[in-house]
Amino acid sequence: MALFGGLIDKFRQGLKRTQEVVLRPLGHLLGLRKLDEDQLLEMEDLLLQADLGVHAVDRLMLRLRFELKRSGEIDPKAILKDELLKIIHLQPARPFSAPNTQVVLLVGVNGVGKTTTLGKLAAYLKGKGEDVLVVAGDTFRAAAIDQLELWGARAGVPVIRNQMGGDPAAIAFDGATSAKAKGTPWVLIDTAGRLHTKDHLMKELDKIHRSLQKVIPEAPHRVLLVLDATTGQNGIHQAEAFKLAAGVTDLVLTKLDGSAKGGVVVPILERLKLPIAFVGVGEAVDDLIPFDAEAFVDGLLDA
Ligand SMILES: Nc1nc2c(ncn2[C@@H]2O[C@H](COP(=O)(O)OP(=O)(O)OP(=O)(O)O)[C@@H](O)[C@H]2O)c(=O)[nH]1
Ligand SMILES: [Mg+2]
Repeated sequence: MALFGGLIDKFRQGLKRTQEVVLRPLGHLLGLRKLDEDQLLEMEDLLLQADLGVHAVDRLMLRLRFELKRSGEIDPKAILKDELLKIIHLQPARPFSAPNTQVVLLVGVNGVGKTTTLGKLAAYLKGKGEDVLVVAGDTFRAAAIDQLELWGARAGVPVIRNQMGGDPAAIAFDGATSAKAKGTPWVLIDTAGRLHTKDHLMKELDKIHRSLQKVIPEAPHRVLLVLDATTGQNGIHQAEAFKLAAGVTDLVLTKLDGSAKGGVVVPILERLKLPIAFVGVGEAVDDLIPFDAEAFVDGLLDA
């Protein structure tokens, strides 16, 4: 399976910082067949540093101790992989396929990588031979619209925009109307960064929802919450608030390549109970990869 192999490589590349800082020292422990108490504690500490979260680490350590007691000799890497997969297999992502026009809204706090993700996603879908319309729903800053135009050109897809300071709900409406008329399968809508605590900005998302629904009652079909992996577990509380207020359906975890906390995938999946659709592993157009639990775990532990 060349494609799967390629995916593991991409994950490995994306998890480089996590491996360098945290998981490389774990390597020698993973190679042991017997672990004493000190070694178990060292392993526990390293897993916590990778931001796997207390709950998952407790569960992993419990399993290791159990297997050690039962068999005397163990393969720690195989056990960790098995237990991690049990934890994160709970939330398989819905495949990105479009039986008819699908409206996708990207939301999240400032600077997490929404616009970049949208550009990469447009290129990903275009690469699968599907037409895409991009909507510049971040009307706060002129630079945001220009940035999106650039990504549109890079991905080879049209961008629909209005003036800076224009109404995001109105441009979303125009985008959905145009896509519906032309039968365009994908409408990707960028939005301005916002804090979940700013009520009026969260209401603006509601307004976008309502105006989309005037055109396509089921829209938006997906609301992607973009999360920055470098924030680690600190971002989870914020994500929970977004999940409630913005009807989030899927997650995208960006900047995995710049984070030493790649293990955060695990508590995110445990706590938010939403699928991770994609992971961002760089700034280039092909640095967005569909999340795959097995490729992730292999990338994490096969340093
Ligand atoms: N290394 C790395 N950088 C990324 C990734 N995704 C986004 N970035 C960078 O993060 C910065 C912010 O990205 P944007 O896409 O502008 O973020 P945004 O959420 O749209 O920001 P606002 O619209 O201002 O809220 C840019 O410099 C991107 O190149 C990623 O997966 N890896
Ligand atoms: Mg943006």
